[in-house]
Amino acid sequence: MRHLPHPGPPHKGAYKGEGEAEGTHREGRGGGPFDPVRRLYGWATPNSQRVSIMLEELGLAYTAHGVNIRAREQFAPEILALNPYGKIPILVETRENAAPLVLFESGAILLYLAENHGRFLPGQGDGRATALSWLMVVLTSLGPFTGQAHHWTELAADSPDVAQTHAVALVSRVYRLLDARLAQVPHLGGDACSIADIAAYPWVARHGWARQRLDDFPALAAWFARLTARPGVRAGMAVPAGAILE
Ligand SMILES: N[C@@H](CCC(=O)N[C@@H](CS)C(=O)NCC(=O)O)C(=O)O
Repeated sequence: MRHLPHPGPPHKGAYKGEGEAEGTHREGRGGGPFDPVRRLYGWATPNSQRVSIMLEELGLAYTAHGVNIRAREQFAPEILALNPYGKIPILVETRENAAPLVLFESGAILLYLAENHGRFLPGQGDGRATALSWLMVVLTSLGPFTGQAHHWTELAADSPDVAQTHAVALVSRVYRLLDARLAQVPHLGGDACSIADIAAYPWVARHGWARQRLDDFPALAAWFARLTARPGVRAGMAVPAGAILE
């Protein structure tokens, strides 16, 4: 088993605050005397990039530890000790005078960060419930269906037509749903960008895995372009640097 790469220097969230020039780096809220030290274990996969986008959008400091799933590093004992499921992403927060907080499942990590930092999810009321409805669609349908489609369209050694057609049809249905929603509101939860959008973006970025063309879904394509324009989204998509998984 290969040793996991050593952590690089902490990312300083490429966060663009009000009045700051695009791409300006500033000290994130993490890393201060009372703030946790954050480690993200992940790879250039959609579920990992949900978390790196969120960390960048929040302007939090963190280190990214590459876990190459093609090399089966997710089954290294040190990774299984953090997530017995052997999957990434994993976020570890080490705090003073407290046991480290080890979180897995990208949806749980996004919810934790949103609630802890009071951003990207309304704190209460209809807006919160609506954003959570769309988050669940993204977590339970868009991601898993696109992953299955990728398996049948590109990865499987033997790919019966019926399996491929079925997997792509499930994704098409979700794309039609998201396109119709985004024809009415600018973001999945409504007016504001939320963790539903952050969870969806890296999967929609892989639309080719499921034989989808964004040109066929104009409102989804416009949403994708709006999200792509956010510096935090672009920075998060580049983590871990140098890893390619297409
Ligand atoms: N539901 C989990 C899925 C995590 C997941 O399947 N991650 C993939 C990479 S995107 C992985 O670790 N694959 C390796 C494996 O399943 O062994 C989440 O959202 O975090």
